[in-house]
Amino acid sequence: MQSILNRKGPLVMGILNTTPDSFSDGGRFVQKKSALKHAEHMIDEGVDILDIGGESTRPGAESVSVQEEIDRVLPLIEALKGSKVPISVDTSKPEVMQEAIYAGASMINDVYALQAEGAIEVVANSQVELCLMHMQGTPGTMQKAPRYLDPVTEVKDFLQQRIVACVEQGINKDRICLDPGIGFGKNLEHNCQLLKHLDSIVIDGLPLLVGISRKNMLGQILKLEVSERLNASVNAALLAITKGAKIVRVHDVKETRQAVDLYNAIEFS
Ligand code: 7PJ
Repeated sequence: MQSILNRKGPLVMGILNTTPDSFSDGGRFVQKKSALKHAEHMIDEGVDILDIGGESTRPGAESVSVQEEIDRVLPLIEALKGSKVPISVDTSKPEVMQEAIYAGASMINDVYALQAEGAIEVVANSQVELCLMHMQGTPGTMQKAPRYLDPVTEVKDFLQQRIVACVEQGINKDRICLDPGIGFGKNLEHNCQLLKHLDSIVIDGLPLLVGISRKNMLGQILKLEVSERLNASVNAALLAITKGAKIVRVHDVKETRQAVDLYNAIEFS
């Protein structure tokens, strides 16, 4: 399997939601057909990785059953695995991870950082790469009263512990990328601190993934509705890259691709 994390940096990860309650796509991609069309559109726009999610993790979202999540995600992996773009699956359920890996996914993106029982084993018994993300609390409660003494140190300590847990079970470090989890049990100040000090979250040189696209922090700073956050999302992605992010997880591939190409032209000139 071709490594994603070894590729020369910054990479654009395009979000492909299949969840009817996803906060910004509002159920438009529930149907397999329209999801595929959206995926092909992102491929045409130059996406580097597709991240397929079958369960919304927005604050307060309902959880879905294993079978429901498999039914949403599997047909898309199967339809897209022949394309030139590797597939990541945004899931926290070991059963979904297993099916996704069998179906041809190249990466598991887990907002619970493989804390579910059996999740590490599933990934360890495969060749896929993975993203370990930090979250305080659970999607149902995480935005109620997030608290930290020092968000940067606490996020980093958590990610360090998760790396150790993965390595102990046989996952090589070079298969892991790390994510501070913008908006996952963090208020505006926490999010800003984490982005400001992003480079200090790097552990053992492992790549960082950052998702800020259309998120609430942009709305809070700039007083914008979700549908008005395109510019801010691209700017935030580029900012994250200049602070050390290797992968940016975005909705707006074309515009982010332009920003990344501009960055590359200057950085590698
Ligand atoms: C993230 C994610 C993120 C990673 C979501 C949304 C909420 N996975 N899945 N990082 N966010 N790794 O897109 O607004 O920030 S779902």
